[in-house]
Amino acid sequence: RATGPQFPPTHHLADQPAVAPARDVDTFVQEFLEELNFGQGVPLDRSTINHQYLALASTVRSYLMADWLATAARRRAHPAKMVGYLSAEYLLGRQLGNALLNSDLEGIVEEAMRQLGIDLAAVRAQEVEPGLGNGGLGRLAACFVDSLATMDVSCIGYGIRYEYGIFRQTFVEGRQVEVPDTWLALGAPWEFRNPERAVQVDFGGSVESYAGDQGRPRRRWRPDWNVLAVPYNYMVPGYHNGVANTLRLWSAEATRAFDLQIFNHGDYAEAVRAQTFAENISKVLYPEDSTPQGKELRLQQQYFFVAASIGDYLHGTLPEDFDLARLPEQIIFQLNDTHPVIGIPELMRLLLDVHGMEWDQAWAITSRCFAYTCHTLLPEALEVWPVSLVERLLPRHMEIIFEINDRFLAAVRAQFPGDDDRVRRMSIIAEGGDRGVRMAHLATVAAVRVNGVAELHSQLLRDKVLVDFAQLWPEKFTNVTNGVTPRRFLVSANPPLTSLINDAIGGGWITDLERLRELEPYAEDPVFRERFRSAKRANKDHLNSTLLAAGTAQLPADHMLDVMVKRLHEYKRQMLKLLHIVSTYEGVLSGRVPAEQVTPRTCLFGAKAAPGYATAKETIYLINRVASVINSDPKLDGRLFVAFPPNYNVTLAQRLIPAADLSEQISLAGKEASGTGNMKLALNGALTIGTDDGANVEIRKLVGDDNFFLFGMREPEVAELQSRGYHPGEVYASNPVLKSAIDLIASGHFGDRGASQALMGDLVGNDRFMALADFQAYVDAQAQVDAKFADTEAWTRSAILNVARSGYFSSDRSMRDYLDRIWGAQVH
Ligand code: T68
Repeated sequence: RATGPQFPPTHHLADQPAVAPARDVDTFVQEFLEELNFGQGVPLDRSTINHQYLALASTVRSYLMADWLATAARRRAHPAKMVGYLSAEYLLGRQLGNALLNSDLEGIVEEAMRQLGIDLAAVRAQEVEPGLGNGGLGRLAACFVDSLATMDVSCIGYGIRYEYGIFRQTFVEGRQVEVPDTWLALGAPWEFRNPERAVQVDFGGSVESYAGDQGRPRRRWRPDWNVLAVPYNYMVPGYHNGVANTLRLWSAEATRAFDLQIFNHGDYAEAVRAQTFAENISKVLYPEDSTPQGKELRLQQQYFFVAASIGDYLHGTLPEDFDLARLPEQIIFQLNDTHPVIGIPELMRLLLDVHGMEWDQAWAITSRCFAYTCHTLLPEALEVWPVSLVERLLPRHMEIIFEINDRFLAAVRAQFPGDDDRVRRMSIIAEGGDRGVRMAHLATVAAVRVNGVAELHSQLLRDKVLVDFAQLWPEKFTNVTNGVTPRRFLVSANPPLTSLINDAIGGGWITDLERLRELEPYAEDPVFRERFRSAKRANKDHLNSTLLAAGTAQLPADHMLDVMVKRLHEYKRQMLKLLHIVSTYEGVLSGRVPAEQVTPRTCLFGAKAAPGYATAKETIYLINRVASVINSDPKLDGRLFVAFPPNYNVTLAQRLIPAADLSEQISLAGKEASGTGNMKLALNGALTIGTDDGANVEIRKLVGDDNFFLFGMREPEVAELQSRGYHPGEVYASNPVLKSAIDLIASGHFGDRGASQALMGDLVGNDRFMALADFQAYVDAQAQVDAKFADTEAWTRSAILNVARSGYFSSDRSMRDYLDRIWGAQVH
């Protein structure tokens, strides 16, 4: 494939840098009208909100484009080692607000729209966010590319352009019903397709031997079908720095050769079917988080985007005469979980079969080009692909994996002679009835570094999940605690707090978040505290107007806003929170607690359940039933309210998080790898009630015990209880408050007695994540929350200190740590 222009430009202006339109209101108005008239083909007075949105997005994009071209030119002129971030998911959130903020166009656009009589808020609301991820892992990737652009680090994010992102959640009589996410339907103004850089991706077929140079025996893949990976580029603007990096998302199309061949046989219908088959690969995001389904199409997606990305980098980005022996000096591919790990045998295959290298040289290169981030501790979340499936879909890759494994196990045997059990445990191939490829082992063997996403998580990876590997290669293991971008999750999401902070300490914190420390003295200032509360109130009002527009119930004023937003999963223990709500209600019903003693609270849930995860869906159904009973029971005197707005996504997170008072981070210790919502909430001045899990540990250490409500078993206690034998039924029987709450649910008080009994039966009988064991500690901690909330000044002081001490959780800091600990690393 040609990598440069075929004809050198001859025009005298051809090598001039692209110039963005002038940054003034008149020019912007003109550019916008031009986009509206000539891009959308409508006059202003006949334009719809969608026309206006598309024209505005295109106008803003043209301002960014000059930065993007200049960044690329600069990077070509001064090549530096680059990060290739490989992630099957990017949960980007809306683009318009972010583009305006980072390119410093907000003021101009507000005035331009005002002059044109256009409602900017309505135009912004028109954007459907690209939901190309499930939850934390996908959002983390989006925060990381934002930070890298802001830090002017050379990075290309590679991923999949799913035609349908994470489903839209609706509730029908309290039950989750999934609706396809047609995010592309009304236009996709932020992307540009680049068909000339399409990459063919092969599948299937067989492997054959042949005689290579000097008669050396070599292997080559004879695939029997293929698809075309067509790149769509997105610009990733840095904050106020003129940088725009690239996010390249691949879309699957039928290759011309493929359908022509069939078409020539006269079977038109079959040719079209082939096209549909190809397009299937990037059709839909798998909505399973933490529980991979092991579906063939999923492995196709993984190989599809990774092969396209590595091919694009090697054969499209690097100069044609590049000496591949120096590849590790030019690129580090960061593997966002195991989803892109098939890239390891793919790079081996390219070096061996296409570039003719010998094994040792190919491995020396490959084993310096990848680093692996693990995002889980749940054994069921670790991907294992059936050998038979990999063999069928990617036969040459399967051979290479076997060979990597043989050589690796030989090294293990050499180091631990006679320790067959260790060899079995460490093998990349899980033996037994269904042989499987353990993708985490493959990643760990090949990577320069393996990292967990919070200190506790990285420790548990070393001590438990990958303990044998950590003994073999202690220096390979490291930690990088996650972070979140302060641009989207504070500046953009929370203007009232942002201007309060700016008034106090200036704006330097936006790219240097540790400077929020300078706010600490303001916690003692009553005037500042009152301003802080008024910013919270403004955010609550704003949230209410959003909920109103969505047709969701309004939140009562003057309630504590108690927020639990994250995917619905048993280990995260939404059920524990629900039990606390029901026990408060039951206390009032039974007269144990006078209603006037209940702290006025709104408990807000936001959570999607994987469509195939029955228990999670039943939990959603129960929360909604509890909400409808509690919210309409006059005995509570309006003091307890449960809200569950549907379709929690990045857009809603940006509204919700700034309004929150209390952040629920109540996973069973040792199960939540890190969490990042916990960071966003603390940064926006919510106090955390949480277990000693994931990044909660670090949040508590930084904000201080007085400003954090810790409860529950620690991880070692959980492990101890597990090994001793956990009997939830005994906890249930011995705690009358807990028993009454569970009994009230099981009695059918909240409707659907059958469903209620089944869920409660499972809880009392199994309780896989020990909600009952932590119930009393949780209730006690909530009593402390109530007591503190009653002291408004003390609460506000703690909230301000949470903001001031959360600077560490910027994803800019995470990126610095990756640069220092992983991407600079030249080991072996
Ligand atoms: C999350 N993982 C962790 N997985 O649960 C969370 N899984 O603790 C952590 O903060 C976050 O990653 C970022 O490190 C996920 O979000 C998935 O979404 C996922 C998706 C597909 C398959 C498996």
